[in-house]
Amino acid sequence: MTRIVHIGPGAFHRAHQAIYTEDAADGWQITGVSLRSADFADALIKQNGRYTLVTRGTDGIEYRQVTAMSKALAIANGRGPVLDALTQADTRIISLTITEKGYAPPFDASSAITLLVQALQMRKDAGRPGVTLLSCDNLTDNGAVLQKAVTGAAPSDLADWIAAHVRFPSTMVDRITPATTAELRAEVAEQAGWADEIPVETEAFSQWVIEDNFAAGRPDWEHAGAELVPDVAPYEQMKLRMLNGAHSMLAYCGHLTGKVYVRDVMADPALAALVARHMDAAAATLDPGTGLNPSAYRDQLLTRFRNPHIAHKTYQIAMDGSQKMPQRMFAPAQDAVRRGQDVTPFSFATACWLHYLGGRTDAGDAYALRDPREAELAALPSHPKDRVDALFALPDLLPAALAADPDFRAKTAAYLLAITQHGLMATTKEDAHV
Ligand code: CS2
Repeated sequence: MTRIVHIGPGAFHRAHQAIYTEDAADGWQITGVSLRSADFADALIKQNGRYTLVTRGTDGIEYRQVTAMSKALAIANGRGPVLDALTQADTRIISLTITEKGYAPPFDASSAITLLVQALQMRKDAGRPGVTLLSCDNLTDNGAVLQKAVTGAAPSDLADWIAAHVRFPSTMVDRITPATTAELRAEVAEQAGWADEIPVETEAFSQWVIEDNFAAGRPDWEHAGAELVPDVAPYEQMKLRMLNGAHSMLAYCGHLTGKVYVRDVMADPALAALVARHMDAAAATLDPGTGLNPSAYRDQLLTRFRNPHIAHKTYQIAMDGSQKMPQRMFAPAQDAVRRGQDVTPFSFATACWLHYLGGRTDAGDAYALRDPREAELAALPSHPKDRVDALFALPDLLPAALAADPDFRAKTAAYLLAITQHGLMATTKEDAHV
């Protein structure tokens, strides 16, 4: 049997790649590998490889039993069986959803990158065939980013073998999938009639664009609706800047103003206007002539964000800002500067993030930042102008040309001052009429 070993079988993978693989219906099965707790693997084994997908569309709710992930392993239960799965000759694809921070060095012994390097070494030593490493995370050029991380962490003879035998296609993945909650488990127990510990809920929309560059075959994913293309970059850029960029902006704004879910932000006319404004600014930074239609995409995104049946927490999206802002906010802002376009929406979003990093909502409630660079971010000075200067001076965050742009810096500081003095809600209300 041909296999995919998937590292990071969280809610998103279970609602996305697993479904495409099941719908391809050509015999591929997935082994899920958890890098952290053994809870997921234990639950899937107990459930004989079955879980429930709950799809909340505009015309009702569907409950589906999924069996694409027939096996699960956890590093917490031993590295040996995981390495064994990764090095089997019939493992043709190793895919990953390890979030943005999974690709940021340094890579310690428990990281996905270290595990991959070890597995590739074993494949090479055992004379096993080549394999495809497939990143399914929201990063620009995710295939190239993965290739650089893996090759950079490998000794030179292994790096040569990787260059000859391993492929790293880029992908654009999209499906809004909130984290699984106790409420969902209760709903599934009632509706599907069994105590599923790992159900997942998602929207009806789903998109997967994949660079067709595989070392040893792949499922017939296009049969399941995926788009196999020579170059993913234009799709990825549009999605990261318009969907994820607007998501991050509304997550900071929303969490600070007491909006628990994305749909709550969209129900507030002033905030919804800012979301649309952000998407327009992001669209203006995209390369023309790609054949994509950013304005239709924008309208579709606004409808998806408004979906009243999806409870997607702003606080969930707000985490890991240091890993998300560069590709979602700073890269388009830099392009806007380069093209002489207005940077106001990007400055506003950056000011919201900076205010969020203060750790208190407008109502005074404290929360955890949840960011791998939390220590640096929490130590930023509080005076608005100094705060902006200190953020812009942090390494590996803003591109140099953007950090050096006086207009972007001044607008960000002006917004932060207004938010600090009048609160975020008052600032957004005025801003919606700008
Ligand atoms: C979100 C994404 O949590 C986040 O940062 O922006 O997970 C988003 O929901 C997905 O990329 C949608 O495909």
